[in-house]
Amino acid sequence: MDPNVEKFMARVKARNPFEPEFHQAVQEVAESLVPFIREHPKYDHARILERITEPERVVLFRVPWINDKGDVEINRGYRIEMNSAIGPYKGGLRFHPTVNLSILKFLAFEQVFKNSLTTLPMGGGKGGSDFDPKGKSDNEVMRFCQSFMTELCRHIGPNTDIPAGDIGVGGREIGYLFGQYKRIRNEFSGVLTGKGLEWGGSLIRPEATGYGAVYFAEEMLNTRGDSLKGKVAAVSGSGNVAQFTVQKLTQLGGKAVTLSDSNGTIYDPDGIDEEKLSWVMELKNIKRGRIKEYAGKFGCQYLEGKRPWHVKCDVAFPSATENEISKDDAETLLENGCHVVSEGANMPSTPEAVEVYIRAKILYGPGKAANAGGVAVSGLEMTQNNMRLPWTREEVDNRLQTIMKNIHRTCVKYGTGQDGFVNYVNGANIGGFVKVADAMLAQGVV
Ligand code: NDP
Ligand code: 2IT
Repeated sequence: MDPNVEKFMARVKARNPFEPEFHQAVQEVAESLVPFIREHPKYDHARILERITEPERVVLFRVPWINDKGDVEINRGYRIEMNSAIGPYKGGLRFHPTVNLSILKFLAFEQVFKNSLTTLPMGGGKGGSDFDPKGKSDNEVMRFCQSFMTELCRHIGPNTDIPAGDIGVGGREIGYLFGQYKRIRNEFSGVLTGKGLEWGGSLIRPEATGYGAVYFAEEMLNTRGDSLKGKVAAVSGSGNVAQFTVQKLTQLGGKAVTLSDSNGTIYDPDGIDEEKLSWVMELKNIKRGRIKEYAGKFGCQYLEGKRPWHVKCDVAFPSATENEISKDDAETLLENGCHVVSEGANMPSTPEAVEVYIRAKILYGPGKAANAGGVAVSGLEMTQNNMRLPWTREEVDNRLQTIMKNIHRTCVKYGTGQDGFVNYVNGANIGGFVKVADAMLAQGVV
């Protein structure tokens, strides 16, 4: 390791003990930025790297609520306001039992670079709770969301901090959160994104992350004179990002053969076509069932406790969660012919897996570039809310495609090495950094 990265990381670890995911995300960025900053000492003099790794504000709060049996339950709520140099804090809320400070700080940190890459004026933030929506009734989810927002509403606002969805937070939760914000603040505004179409939401926002990850894969393949047409893809997860990844991939002539959840993977070598996908959407979004049921319905294999990375595929779209691809998984993927990885999830590949991709020079689009389509369309939702004028599906989708192309171009600009290989990790980290760092320099020591 570069001794300057090591020195920097020792300080980050000492200041943020017991936060392994945050350390992991910061180290990946530091490895790209330390050599870049050496050539651009103005950032070093202003200690931008030290400042950018320190959240501007962390809010931590109690979320008490009453379950259907009448018992009191207590969860913990968080909002990390990481960086507002180029716009108000923007980023999702995650409701999942694994949520803790480390995970939310890693996600907020990634969000700063991702949002900068979109070209839209958004700072970075993230929040959530260790609340588990699984197995809860709609009423329980509503009461939890109301309690969560009762505290959160003091800290956010349409020009201050604009949350959205992430794992465990979809249209239903955004609805309950928005209702409570409006009630307490007496204000109908664009304080959240991912809203319903009838009350300020944007067309294409539900689709945007998955579609964007597929557009990004297509851009990467184009650099090698190739495309997704005829490609076989392994997709993990079966939530929002996974579903719309499968949809766009199918529309572009590719074939998705897997989906998964935290219990296991379904393998359908015939492909998950539009009809099967609408069945999955009903299963996951309305019935809130498990992906295992797909195997029974369509007569394919269910691999209990397994991830999708050992099936034969050309492309992988990890779309579930962090660190879901280990070094061994990455090696297996490559042995089976996979040569494109486009990350719908945030940090799904371990650092060792990333090393495997880079050494083999495959097309690897890291999350902060490949999954930026979601927050990009959130930015477009904010624009429409401010104009009080909705755009058509086509208008939003065209803008999304343009944004994904621009992100790809930025990665190529900052990530192309002397041998012509595009290291999208360096490209995304440096490309995302420059705009934020220059804004921080211009705004003085704040
Ligand atoms: P959803 O809640 O809609 O779906 C999450 C999916 O991932 C489910 O299938 C879930 O399975 C699975 N999953 C979650 N946690 C784990 C785990 N610890 N181990 C195995 N599987 C798990 O979330 P999204 O689709 O919105 O998010 C997926 C990923 O995409 C996350 O990394 C998120 O940060 C990222 N992302 C999301 C964006 C968005 O706009 N929604 C934007 C950019 C990135 P189970 O039901 O068993 O929990
Ligand atoms: O990780 C992400 O980019 C998101 N969960 C979406 C954030 C947003 O504000 O739309």
